[in-house]
Amino acid sequence: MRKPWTGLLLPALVIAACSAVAQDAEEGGKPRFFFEGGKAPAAPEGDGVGFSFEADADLAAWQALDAEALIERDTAPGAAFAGEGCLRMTCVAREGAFQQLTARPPTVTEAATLAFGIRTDLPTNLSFGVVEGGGAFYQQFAAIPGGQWTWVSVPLASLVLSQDTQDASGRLEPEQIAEIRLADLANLPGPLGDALGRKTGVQRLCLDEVVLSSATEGTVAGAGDPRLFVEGFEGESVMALAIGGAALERVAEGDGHALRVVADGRASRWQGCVLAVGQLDLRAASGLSLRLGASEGLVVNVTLEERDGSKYSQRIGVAADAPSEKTIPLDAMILETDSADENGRLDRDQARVLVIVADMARAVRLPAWFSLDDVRFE
Ligand SMILES: [Ca+2]
Ligand SMILES: [Ca+2]
Ligand SMILES: [Ca+2]
Repeated sequence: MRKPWTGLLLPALVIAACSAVAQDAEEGGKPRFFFEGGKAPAAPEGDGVGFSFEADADLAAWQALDAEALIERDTAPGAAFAGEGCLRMTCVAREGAFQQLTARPPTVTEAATLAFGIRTDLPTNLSFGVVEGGGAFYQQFAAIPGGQWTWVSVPLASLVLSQDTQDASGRLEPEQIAEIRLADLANLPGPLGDALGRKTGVQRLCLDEVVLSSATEGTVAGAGDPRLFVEGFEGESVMALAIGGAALERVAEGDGHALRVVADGRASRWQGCVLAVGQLDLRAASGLSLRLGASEGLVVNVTLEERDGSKYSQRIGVAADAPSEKTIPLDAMILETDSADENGRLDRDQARVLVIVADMARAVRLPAWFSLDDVRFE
């Protein structure tokens, strides 16, 4: 009964709290470009900003984990996101083959933003980020819609230290970035594959304008205290993972946009999304606030997960009325029965992911959906 996907996600969605990163980033002072040309990363004409794939030399830095994957430069008319060429990885999606791309970027002395254009054949749960020379992997998630170019631009301060890596300094140091890493989370083994989805057959992933920049333009700051703000879905890309087969769509709602989590089947009972929160400073947080709407009355399960996997949940009934704001006092979140915690207490400073799913087995009409917006701690 009480088995949303959270427990299954633990081993692979290994991201850990690193609130120091977010704090340090605020002290960064005036943004300064260090790539040649000094153009904002969102500018399609920007050159010298990482990898534009206008020449074969840009391809040489990139490697695929899957030895059978083919990396080449696509120069067909209209293929690129910007300019005349982009990187195209072609692989045969199959169980057990993890599709990961890595590159050694130009050395930077400081950087505030990681950005890239990406296109995949099918909707994709993407893990991406940067790896320091010492091995510390700082990552975020994005839900990439299939069949179109998507511009992903994130402050480095929003990247979260992966739980399976460590960083003695406790913070991402841009001058130590040795690798840019992107991975399609499809086809993970076992229950993780059930949660995050599977792909088969020939799949293509295209990249263009991969940028490490000190610019802060193009990133969307949340309203209020950025150390407490999770997502407002006003950015061009959705910084979340879809689980249980749900489709994530960014839709117009109110004055801005919201995330719509759509279930068009009941193959998985719990369908929803995962948001990273390990980059925030939640030490003083007392509640979680979010705006929820639904296509019909649905039960929504909200889980906050600690670094060690301890899961604290609360269920909310969401009516089919206009979206409304709900606030969950963190003290009211209850340790899940199949979860253990060494101290029996939700430790704010250890929260790393927020999992929000709805019980779609109870949905009367398909497709059923719930909408999510203004996710913040307070
Ligand atoms: Ca290009
Ligand atoms: Ca919004
Ligand atoms: Ca605890």
